[in-house]
Amino acid sequence: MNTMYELTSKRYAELGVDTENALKLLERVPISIHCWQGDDVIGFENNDTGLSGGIQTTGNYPGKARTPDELMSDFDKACSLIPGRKRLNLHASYAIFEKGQKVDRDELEPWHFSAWVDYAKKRGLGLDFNPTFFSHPLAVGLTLSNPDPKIRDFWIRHGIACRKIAAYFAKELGTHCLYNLWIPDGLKDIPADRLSPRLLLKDSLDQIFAEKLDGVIDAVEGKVFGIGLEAYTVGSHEFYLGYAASHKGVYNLLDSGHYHPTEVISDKISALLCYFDLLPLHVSRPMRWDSDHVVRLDDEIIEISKEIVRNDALDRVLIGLDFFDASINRIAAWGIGTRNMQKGLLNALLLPNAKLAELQKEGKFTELLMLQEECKTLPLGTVWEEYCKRQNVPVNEDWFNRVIDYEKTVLQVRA
Ligand code: RNT
Ligand code: ZN
Repeated sequence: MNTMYELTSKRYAELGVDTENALKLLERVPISIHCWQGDDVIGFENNDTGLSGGIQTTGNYPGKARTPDELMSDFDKACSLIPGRKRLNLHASYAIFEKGQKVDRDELEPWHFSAWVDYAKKRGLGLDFNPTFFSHPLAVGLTLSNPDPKIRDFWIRHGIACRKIAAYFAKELGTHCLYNLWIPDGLKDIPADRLSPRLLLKDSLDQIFAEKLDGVIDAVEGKVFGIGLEAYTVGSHEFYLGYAASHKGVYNLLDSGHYHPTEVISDKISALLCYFDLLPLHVSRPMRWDSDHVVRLDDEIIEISKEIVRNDALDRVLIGLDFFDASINRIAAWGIGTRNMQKGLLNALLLPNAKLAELQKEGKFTELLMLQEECKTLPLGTVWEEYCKRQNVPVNEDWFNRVIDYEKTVLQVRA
Protein backbone atom coordinates (compact mmCIF):
# COMPACT_ATOMS: atom_id res chain seq x y z
CA MET A 1 0.00 0.00 0.00
CA ASN A 2 1.18 3.49 -0.79
CA THR A 3 1.68 5.89 2.08
CA MET A 4 0.16 9.36 2.04
CA TYR A 5 3.63 10.72 1.39
CA GLU A 6 4.19 8.44 -1.60
CA LEU A 7 0.87 9.45 -3.14
CA THR A 8 1.68 13.08 -2.49
CA SER A 9 5.08 12.72 -4.13
CA LYS A 10 3.37 11.35 -7.23
CA ARG A 11 1.00 14.29 -7.34
CA TYR A 12 3.93 16.73 -7.17
CA ALA A 13 5.80 14.71 -9.80
CA GLU A 14 2.93 15.38 -12.22
CA LEU A 15 3.95 19.04 -11.99
CA GLY A 16 7.61 18.20 -12.41
CA VAL A 17 8.36 18.74 -8.71
CA ASP A 18 10.61 16.29 -6.85
CA THR A 19 9.62 16.17 -3.17
CA GLU A 20 12.77 14.28 -2.18
CA ASN A 21 14.90 16.99 -3.66
CA ALA A 22 12.84 19.64 -1.83
CA LEU A 23 13.43 17.87 1.50
CA LYS A 24 17.13 17.54 0.81
CA LEU A 25 17.44 21.25 0.12
CA LEU A 26 15.29 22.28 3.08
CA GLU A 27 17.37 20.38 5.61
CA ARG A 28 20.46 22.30 4.52
CA VAL A 29 19.01 25.76 5.15
CA PRO A 30 20.05 27.21 8.50
CA ILE A 31 17.61 29.48 10.29
CA SER A 32 19.21 31.88 12.74
CA ILE A 33 16.96 31.97 15.78
CA HIS A 34 17.15 35.05 18.00
CA CYS A 35 17.79 34.50 21.70
CA TRP A 36 15.73 37.55 22.66
CA GLN A 37 12.27 35.99 22.25
CA GLY A 38 13.11 33.99 25.39
CA ASP A 39 13.27 36.92 27.82
CA ASP A 40 11.52 39.86 26.13
CA VAL A 41 14.82 41.46 24.95
CA ILE A 42 16.03 42.04 28.53
CA GLY A 43 19.47 40.40 28.63
CA PHE A 44 21.63 39.78 31.68
CA GLU A 45 23.06 43.19 32.56
CA ASN A 46 20.62 44.21 35.28
CA ASN A 47 21.12 47.89 34.52
CA ASP A 48 17.50 48.88 35.33
CA THR A 49 17.19 50.83 32.10
CA GLY A 50 14.40 48.68 30.72
CA LEU A 51 13.94 48.10 27.02
CA SER A 52 14.62 51.33 25.13
CA GLY A 53 15.33 52.47 21.59
CA GLY A 54 11.79 52.68 20.25
CA ILE A 55 11.17 48.94 20.25
CA GLN A 56 8.68 47.36 22.62
CA THR A 57 7.50 44.08 24.02
CA THR A 58 3.99 43.90 25.36
CA GLY A 59 2.47 41.27 27.61
CA ASN A 60 3.49 39.57 30.78
CA TYR A 61 3.16 35.84 30.16
CA PRO A 62 4.68 34.03 33.14
CA GLY A 63 7.92 32.08 33.05
CA LYS A 64 10.35 34.18 31.04
CA ALA A 65 14.02 33.24 31.28
CA ARG A 66 15.90 35.26 33.91
CA THR A 67 19.34 33.71 33.84
CA PRO A 68 21.70 32.23 31.24
CA ASP A 69 20.84 28.72 32.43
CA GLU A 70 17.14 29.34 32.05
CA LEU A 71 17.52 30.87 28.60
CA MET A 72 19.74 28.03 27.44
CA SER A 73 17.36 25.41 28.74
CA ASP A 74 14.38 27.15 27.10
CA PHE A 75 16.22 27.42 23.81
CA ASP A 76 17.05 23.70 23.98
CA LYS A 77 13.39 22.95 24.49
CA ALA A 78 12.43 25.07 21.50
CA CYS A 79 15.09 23.46 19.31
CA SER A 80 13.78 20.01 20.16
CA LEU A 81 10.52 21.01 18.46
CA ILE A 82 12.04 22.54 15.36
CA PRO A 83 13.38 20.47 12.46
CA GLY A 84 16.41 21.30 10.33
CA ARG A 85 19.57 23.33 10.83
CA LYS A 86 19.59 26.13 13.36
CA ARG A 87 21.89 28.93 14.41
CA LEU A 88 21.62 31.05 17.54
CA ASN A 89 21.57 34.83 17.28
CA LEU A 90 22.86 36.67 20.37
CA HIS A 91 22.89 40.31 21.44
CA ALA A 92 25.78 41.89 23.35
CA SER A 93 23.42 42.41 26.30
CA TYR A 94 23.49 38.63 26.82
CA ALA A 95 27.11 38.60 28.00
CA ILE A 96 27.61 36.27 30.95
CA PHE A 97 29.57 37.78 33.83
CA GLU A 98 30.93 36.26 36.97
CA LYS A 99 28.98 37.08 40.11
CA GLY A 100 29.30 40.74 41.09
CA GLN A 101 31.40 41.59 38.03
CA LYS A 102 30.37 44.71 36.12
CA VAL A 103 31.67 45.22 32.61
CA ASP A 104 30.37 48.09 30.54
CA ARG A 105 29.50 47.61 26.88
CA ASP A 106 32.66 49.25 25.57
CA GLU A 107 34.81 46.79 27.49
CA LEU A 108 33.18 43.55 26.48
CA GLU A 109 35.58 40.80 25.56
CA PRO A 110 35.22 37.46 23.81
CA TRP A 111 35.54 35.49 27.03
CA HIS A 112 32.36 37.10 28.37
CA PHE A 113 30.67 34.89 25.80
CA SER A 114 32.66 31.70 26.28
CA ALA A 115 29.71 29.98 27.96
CA TRP A 116 27.67 30.64 24.82
CA VAL A 117 30.46 29.22 22.68
CA ASP A 118 30.55 26.06 24.81
CA TYR A 119 26.78 25.82 24.52
CA ALA A 120 26.88 26.27 20.74
CA LYS A 121 29.76 23.81 20.28
CA LYS A 122 27.98 21.04 22.15
CA ARG A 123 24.93 21.45 19.95
CA GLY A 124 26.63 22.13 16.63
CA LEU A 125 25.06 25.58 16.37
CA GLY A 126 26.61 28.52 14.56
CA LEU A 127 26.40 31.87 16.37
CA ASP A 128 25.41 35.27 15.02
CA PHE A 129 25.94 38.48 16.93
CA ASN A 130 24.53 41.97 17.46
CA PRO A 131 26.08 44.91 19.28
CA THR A 132 23.46 46.39 21.64
CA PHE A 133 22.97 50.13 21.21
CA PHE A 134 19.81 50.38 23.35
CA SER A 135 18.72 49.71 26.95
CA HIS A 136 21.72 51.50 28.40
CA PRO A 137 22.19 54.79 30.32
CA LEU A 138 24.22 56.24 27.42
CA ALA A 139 21.56 55.28 24.89
CA VAL A 140 18.95 57.82 25.93
CA GLY A 141 19.29 59.84 22.76
CA LEU A 142 21.68 59.37 19.89
CA THR A 143 24.43 56.74 19.95
CA LEU A 144 26.74 56.46 16.91
CA SER A 145 25.41 59.77 15.61
CA ASN A 146 25.73 61.66 18.89
CA PRO A 147 27.39 65.09 18.61
CA ASP A 148 28.98 64.56 22.04
CA PRO A 149 32.29 62.86 21.21
CA LYS A 150 32.40 61.11 24.60
CA ILE A 151 29.11 59.35 23.97
CA ARG A 152 29.80 58.62 20.31
CA ASP A 153 33.24 57.21 21.11
CA PHE A 154 31.78 54.99 23.80
CA TRP A 155 29.45 53.43 21.21
CA ILE A 156 32.18 53.17 18.59
CA ARG A 157 34.25 51.23 21.12
CA HIS A 158 31.24 49.01 21.74
CA GLY A 159 30.81 48.38 18.02
CA ILE A 160 34.47 47.44 17.65
CA ALA A 161 34.51 45.24 20.76
CA CYS A 162 31.50 43.33 19.41
CA ARG A 163 33.12 42.71 16.04
CA LYS A 164 36.01 41.05 17.86
CA ILE A 165 33.52 38.87 19.67
CA ALA A 166 31.94 37.97 16.33
CA ALA A 167 35.37 36.99 15.00
CA TYR A 168 35.92 34.83 18.08
CA PHE A 169 32.60 33.05 17.44
CA ALA A 170 33.54 32.41 13.82
CA LYS A 171 36.96 31.05 14.75
CA GLU A 172 35.72 28.83 17.57
CA LEU A 173 32.77 27.42 15.69
CA GLY A 174 34.22 27.14 12.21
CA THR A 175 31.30 28.91 10.55
CA HIS A 176 30.70 32.55 9.65
CA CYS A 177 29.23 34.95 12.21
CA LEU A 178 26.77 37.58 11.01
CA TYR A 179 27.52 40.84 12.82
CA ASN A 180 24.41 42.99 12.46
CA LEU A 181 24.39 46.60 13.53
CA TRP A 182 21.13 48.34 14.31
CA ILE A 183 20.97 51.63 16.24
CA PRO A 184 17.86 53.37 17.52
CA ASP A 185 19.12 56.88 16.71
CA GLY A 186 16.38 59.25 15.72
CA LEU A 187 14.21 62.18 16.79
CA LYS A 188 10.67 62.48 18.01
CA ASP A 189 9.95 65.71 16.18
CA ILE A 190 10.97 67.44 12.97
CA PRO A 191 14.74 67.95 12.90
CA ALA A 192 16.52 71.19 12.12
CA ASP A 193 19.44 69.29 10.63
CA ARG A 194 19.12 65.85 9.10
CA LEU A 195 22.56 65.74 7.56
CA SER A 196 24.96 66.18 10.48
CA PRO A 197 23.84 63.09 12.43
CA ARG A 198 24.11 61.00 9.27
CA LEU A 199 27.63 62.21 8.58
CA LEU A 200 28.57 61.34 12.15
CA LEU A 201 27.02 57.89 11.77
CA LYS A 202 28.93 57.35 8.54
CA ASP A 203 32.18 58.23 10.26
CA SER A 204 31.35 55.94 13.21
CA LEU A 205 30.66 53.03 10.87
CA ASP A 206 33.94 53.64 9.05
CA GLN A 207 35.74 53.32 12.37
CA ILE A 208 33.82 50.23 13.44
CA PHE A 209 34.29 48.40 10.14
CA ALA A 210 37.89 49.54 9.57
CA GLU A 211 39.54 46.23 10.39
CA LYS A 212 38.94 43.22 8.17
CA LEU A 213 38.04 40.24 10.37
CA ASP A 214 38.02 36.64 9.22
CA GLY A 215 34.72 34.85 9.34
CA VAL A 216 32.69 37.96 10.15
CA ILE A 217 29.92 39.03 7.78
CA ASP A 218 29.03 42.65 8.53
CA ALA A 219 25.54 44.04 8.11
CA VAL A 220 23.65 47.27 8.80
CA GLU A 221 19.91 47.34 9.48
CA GLY A 222 17.84 50.41 8.66
CA LYS A 223 14.29 51.23 9.59
CA VAL A 224 11.61 53.79 9.02
CA PHE A 225 10.77 54.86 12.59
CA GLY A 226 10.55 53.74 16.20
CA ILE A 227 8.16 54.55 19.03
CA GLY A 228 9.04 58.01 20.36
CA LEU A 229 11.29 58.53 17.33
CA GLU A 230 8.62 59.17 14.75
CA ALA A 231 10.04 62.11 12.83
CA TYR A 232 13.51 61.07 11.85
CA THR A 233 15.65 57.93 11.76
CA VAL A 234 19.35 58.57 11.24
CA GLY A 235 19.98 55.04 9.92
CA SER A 236 17.30 55.11 7.25
CA HIS A 237 17.09 52.66 4.35
CA GLU A 238 18.70 54.93 1.80
CA PHE A 239 21.47 55.74 4.21
CA TYR A 240 22.41 52.11 4.82
CA LEU A 241 21.82 50.91 1.30
CA GLY A 242 24.24 53.59 0.14
CA TYR A 243 26.67 52.66 2.88
CA ALA A 244 26.60 48.96 2.03
CA ALA A 245 26.81 49.61 -1.71
CA SER A 246 29.91 51.72 -1.24
CA HIS A 247 31.67 49.55 1.36
CA LYS A 248 32.63 46.13 0.10
CA GLY A 249 31.93 43.44 2.67
CA VAL A 250 29.18 45.38 4.44
CA TYR A 251 25.68 44.14 3.66
CA ASN A 252 22.27 45.68 3.94
CA LEU A 253 19.96 43.70 6.21
CA LEU A 254 16.23 43.79 5.48
CA ASP A 255 13.86 43.53 8.44
CA SER A 256 10.32 42.79 7.32
CA GLY A 257 8.88 45.08 10.03
CA HIS A 258 10.85 48.16 9.08
CA TYR A 259 8.90 49.59 6.18
CA HIS A 260 5.68 51.43 5.54
CA PRO A 261 2.61 49.26 6.20
CA THR A 262 1.97 48.32 2.57
CA GLU A 263 5.63 48.03 1.63
CA VAL A 264 7.07 44.51 1.64
CA ILE A 265 10.59 43.11 1.68
CA SER A 266 9.72 40.22 -0.65
CA ASP A 267 9.95 42.63 -3.57
CA LYS A 268 13.30 43.99 -2.38
CA ILE A 269 15.09 40.63 -2.29
CA SER A 270 15.66 40.29 -6.02
CA ALA A 271 16.60 43.97 -6.26
CA LEU A 272 19.37 43.57 -3.71
CA LEU A 273 20.51 40.24 -5.14
CA CYS A 274 21.43 42.13 -8.33
CA TYR A 275 24.14 43.98 -6.41
CA PHE A 276 25.12 41.97 -3.34
CA ASP A 277 26.39 38.40 -3.09
CA LEU A 278 24.77 38.04 0.34
CA LEU A 279 21.53 39.33 1.79
CA PRO A 280 20.77 39.03 5.52
CA LEU A 281 17.14 39.12 6.66
CA HIS A 282 15.23 39.68 9.87
CA VAL A 283 11.96 37.91 9.30
CA SER A 284 9.29 39.35 11.55
CA ARG A 285 5.58 40.19 11.36
CA PRO A 286 4.60 43.82 11.62
CA MET A 287 1.02 44.65 12.47
CA ARG A 288 0.34 48.31 11.68
CA TRP A 289 3.86 49.10 12.91
CA ASP A 290 7.11 47.26 13.71
CA SER A 291 5.24 45.22 16.31
CA ASP A 292 7.41 42.11 16.01
CA HIS A 293 4.57 39.60 16.17
CA VAL A 294 5.42 35.90 15.84
CA VAL A 295 5.86 34.89 12.21
CA ARG A 296 2.79 33.25 10.69
CA LEU A 297 2.59 31.33 7.45
CA ASP A 298 1.03 34.38 5.82
CA ASP A 299 1.21 35.80 2.32
CA GLU A 300 4.40 37.73 2.94
CA ILE A 301 6.31 34.77 4.42
CA ILE A 302 5.21 32.70 1.46
CA GLU A 303 6.36 35.41 -0.92
CA ILE A 304 9.70 35.99 0.87
CA SER A 305 10.33 32.25 0.70
CA LYS A 306 9.52 32.08 -3.00
CA GLU A 307 11.96 34.89 -3.72
CA ILE A 308 14.73 33.05 -1.90
CA VAL A 309 14.06 29.71 -3.53
CA ARG A 310 13.22 30.62 -7.11
CA ASN A 311 16.12 33.04 -7.39
CA ASP A 312 18.39 30.18 -6.37
CA ALA A 313 19.50 32.18 -3.35
CA LEU A 314 19.26 29.65 -0.50
CA ASP A 315 23.01 30.06 0.01
CA ARG A 316 23.01 33.83 -0.41
CA VAL A 317 20.15 34.91 1.80
CA LEU A 318 21.00 34.62 5.50
CA ILE A 319 17.68 33.95 7.14
CA GLY A 320 17.31 35.27 10.67
CA LEU A 321 14.21 35.77 12.78
CA ASP A 322 13.31 38.83 14.81
CA PHE A 323 10.08 38.74 16.80
CA PHE A 324 9.29 39.08 20.47
CA ASP A 325 5.87 38.51 21.91
CA ALA A 326 5.69 38.62 25.70
CA SER A 327 1.98 37.82 25.83
CA ILE A 328 2.25 34.11 24.95
CA ASN A 329 4.38 31.13 25.88
CA ARG A 330 7.83 32.11 24.61
CA ILE A 331 8.96 28.60 23.72
CA ALA A 332 5.83 28.12 21.66
CA ALA A 333 6.56 31.50 20.04
CA TRP A 334 9.98 30.25 18.89
CA GLY A 335 8.44 26.98 17.72
CA ILE A 336 5.56 28.53 15.80
CA GLY A 337 7.64 31.26 14.16
CA THR A 338 10.55 29.06 13.12
CA ARG A 339 8.40 26.20 11.88
CA ASN A 340 6.43 28.71 9.82
CA MET A 341 9.57 30.06 8.20
CA GLN A 342 10.50 26.51 7.27
CA LYS A 343 7.00 25.72 6.00
CA GLY A 344 7.23 28.79 3.80
CA LEU A 345 10.51 27.56 2.35
CA LEU A 346 9.13 24.08 1.83
CA ASN A 347 6.12 25.52 0.04
CA ALA A 348 8.45 27.46 -2.26
CA LEU A 349 10.60 24.38 -2.90
CA LEU A 350 7.49 22.44 -3.92
CA LEU A 351 6.32 24.89 -6.56
CA PRO A 352 6.89 24.31 -10.27
CA ASN A 353 9.02 27.45 -10.31
CA ALA A 354 10.65 26.97 -13.70
CA LYS A 355 7.30 26.31 -15.33
CA LEU A 356 5.73 29.39 -13.71
CA ALA A 357 8.62 31.60 -14.81
CA GLU A 358 8.32 30.25 -18.34
CA LEU A 359 4.63 31.15 -18.44
CA GLN A 360 5.50 34.72 -17.41
CA LYS A 361 8.22 34.92 -20.05
CA GLU A 362 5.88 33.70 -22.74
CA GLY A 363 3.22 36.18 -21.67
CA LYS A 364 0.73 33.39 -20.85
CA PHE A 365 -0.77 35.30 -17.96
CA THR A 366 -4.11 33.48 -17.82
CA GLU A 367 -2.40 30.12 -17.43
CA LEU A 368 0.06 31.62 -14.95
CA LEU A 369 -2.75 32.90 -12.76
CA MET A 370 -4.53 29.55 -12.97
CA LEU A 371 -1.46 27.49 -12.06
CA GLN A 372 -0.37 29.80 -9.24
CA GLU A 373 -3.82 29.44 -7.71
CA GLU A 374 -4.04 25.67 -8.23
CA CYS A 375 -0.69 25.27 -6.48
CA LYS A 376 -2.10 26.82 -3.33
CA THR A 377 -4.08 23.69 -2.53
CA LEU A 378 -1.38 21.12 -3.19
CA PRO A 379 -0.77 18.80 -0.19
CA LEU A 380 2.14 20.70 1.37
CA GLY A 381 1.19 19.43 4.84
CA THR A 382 1.92 15.81 4.00
CA VAL A 383 5.45 16.64 2.86
CA TRP A 384 5.97 18.80 5.95
CA GLU A 385 4.89 15.91 8.19
CA GLU A 386 7.29 13.58 6.41
CA TYR A 387 10.06 16.13 6.97
CA CYS A 388 9.35 16.43 10.70
CA LYS A 389 9.25 12.64 11.02
CA ARG A 390 12.62 12.24 9.33
CA GLN A 391 14.06 15.02 11.48
CA ASN A 392 12.83 13.37 14.67
CA VAL A 393 10.71 16.27 15.83
CA PRO A 394 7.00 16.10 16.61
CA VAL A 395 5.01 15.87 13.41
CA ASN A 396 1.83 17.82 14.07
CA GLU A 397 0.17 19.97 16.71
CA ASP A 398 1.27 17.38 19.29
CA TRP A 399 4.43 19.41 19.73
CA PHE A 400 2.41 21.81 21.79
CA ASN A 401 1.86 19.15 24.47
CA ARG A 402 5.60 19.16 25.07
CA VAL A 403 5.48 22.91 25.56
CA ILE A 404 2.67 22.54 28.06
CA ASP A 405 4.59 19.85 29.99
CA TYR A 406 7.61 22.13 30.10
CA GLU A 407 5.46 25.04 31.19
CA LYS A 408 4.06 23.01 34.08
CA THR A 409 7.31 21.51 35.26
CA VAL A 410 9.78 24.31 34.56
CA LEU A 411 8.25 27.69 33.68
CA GLN A 412 5.57 27.81 36.36
CA VAL A 413 8.11 27.02 39.04
CA ARG A 414 9.90 30.24 38.11
CA ALA A 415 6.99 32.50 38.93
C1 RNT B 1 14.77 46.92 15.90
C2 RNT B 1 15.50 45.94 15.04
C3 RNT B 1 16.50 45.08 15.76
C4 RNT B 1 15.99 44.55 17.08
C5 RNT B 1 16.88 43.49 17.68
C6 RNT B 1 16.56 43.24 19.11
O1 RNT B 1 13.79 47.58 15.24
O2 RNT B 1 14.62 45.14 14.34
O3 RNT B 1 16.91 44.08 14.92
O4 RNT B 1 14.72 44.02 16.95
O5 RNT B 1 18.19 43.79 17.45
ZN1 ZN C 1 15.46 43.52 13.20
